[in-house]
Amino acid sequence: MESIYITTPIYYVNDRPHMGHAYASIHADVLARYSRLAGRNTFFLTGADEHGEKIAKAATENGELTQAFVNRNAQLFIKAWKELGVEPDDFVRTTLPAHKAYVSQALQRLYNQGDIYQAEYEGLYSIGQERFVTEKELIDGKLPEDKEPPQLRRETNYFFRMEKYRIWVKEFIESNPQLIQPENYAREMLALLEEPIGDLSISRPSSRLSWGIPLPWDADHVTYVWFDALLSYVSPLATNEAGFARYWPNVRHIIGKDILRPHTLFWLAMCKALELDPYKKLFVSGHLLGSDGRKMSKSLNNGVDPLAAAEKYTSDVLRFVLVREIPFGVDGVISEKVIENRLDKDLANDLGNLVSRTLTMIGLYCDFRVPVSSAYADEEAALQEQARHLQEGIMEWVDDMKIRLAMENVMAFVREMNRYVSACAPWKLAKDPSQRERLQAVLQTLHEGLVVVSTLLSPVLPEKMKALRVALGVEEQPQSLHQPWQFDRGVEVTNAPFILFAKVNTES
Ligand code: ME8
Repeated sequence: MESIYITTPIYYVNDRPHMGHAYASIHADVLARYSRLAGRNTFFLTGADEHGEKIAKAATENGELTQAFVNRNAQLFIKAWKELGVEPDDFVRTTLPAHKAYVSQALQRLYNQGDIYQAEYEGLYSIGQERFVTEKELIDGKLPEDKEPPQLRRETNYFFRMEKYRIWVKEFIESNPQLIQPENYAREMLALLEEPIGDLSISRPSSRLSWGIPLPWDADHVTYVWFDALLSYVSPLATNEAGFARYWPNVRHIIGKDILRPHTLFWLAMCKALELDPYKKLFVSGHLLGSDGRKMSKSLNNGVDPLAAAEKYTSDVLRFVLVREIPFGVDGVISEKVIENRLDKDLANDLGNLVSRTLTMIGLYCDFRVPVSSAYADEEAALQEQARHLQEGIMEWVDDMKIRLAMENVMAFVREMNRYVSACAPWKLAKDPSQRERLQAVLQTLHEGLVVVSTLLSPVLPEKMKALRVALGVEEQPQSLHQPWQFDRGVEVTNAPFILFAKVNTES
């Protein structure tokens, strides 16, 4: 059986989770759920990035001990994922003893093999982004995404010989055209790799920052937060030989474009130096924008809170809108208006109406029992064929993180079924006893079509599709993506009123 390992970024826990975090985690969860449904051994990791200056500063500003502060905030992430239907197999925290031990061991290995050296360094450091920046990147003296200007630092640091691996990294990306997706991000990194990238400062003096993993050979320095965080993709499997062998060879990272550099320049060079196989895919998202068209962020207060949105519209609706609205990799706006329009159109209008028409007619004309019929015409065969095509094709889109395209195709099938209902007009067939067989064929086809839709949408809308399947009289959880079309289920649908999605804007 194929195995797959899916990761989200390991988020900074200096605050509670926001919509950008939910965006990455929901995409990863959807990918994990599709993989499980496709019969793959799936390991899905998320977690908390708990070291670094940003966290230490936030804890101090909050008047809290740093460990207590991160303990509290990490719980907010764990709870948020539960509320959003995100179900990771593991939650790594960079303050866990096992993670720290793995980081120390990796550092010692690089130090022993001569890949780490000490030097004096002067540079501008952005605490917001947790990295040294160049003058060229600054606009009006600061990074556009930061509130504060970077600080000038002159200190002794340890350096990882990243430049030594530059040509290898460049050639690795060039020879794996599918590695970084969408590919414009690969081109962006290849352009950077044309020029020297320098070595990477991987330590901070503990006299200035004590919050971090001490270097194993020099306790006066702690590890740079990015060097620490990237290794959290490996540390949960480091002491589990079988798990590592099973999952590591097929690891797929999901990140936002803000952290593309560390995931290509730092991480690929680190993997090469540590003799770790590099990732199989890096899926890079664009940024969610607020209704003002600017990157959604806490400081601009232009975002929608994910938990408030889930409470207002349900977590399933939020999940659907996040994967349906914006092509992965591109920036796009998420606002309450966007959520409501999508809910009304796709979910309430197209899918919700199809469900209620189907259930009502099976109740009315067949006493709630799904008929068994053999009076099939070309229209039924065409729908069956479209369903089969979707079942077979959906993982290709999902595996390329084209979940929006997958949703578009499923919704096109739903609309096709709505057209089929109108064209067949079962309410007319019901009036003519000689058309009884035809009526049964239509209702059976609608029911089976909805079983397929509920399977295909279950990774995105897990709770809603569970409810729909119960109403349709089939097992709550689909067993596989490819369950063949059935003609003789003979099950009963619910006889209670069933509204899958209620419209928000009833006048539209
Ligand atoms: O960077 N739109 O953590 P972080 C879309 N700890 N996605 C967004 C977003 C937005 N407006 N804002 C944030 C870190 N994200 C490091 C990662 S990994 C080894 C270490 C998402 O809490 C996006 O996926 O700042 C981005 O890459 C991530 O949150 C950054 O989360």
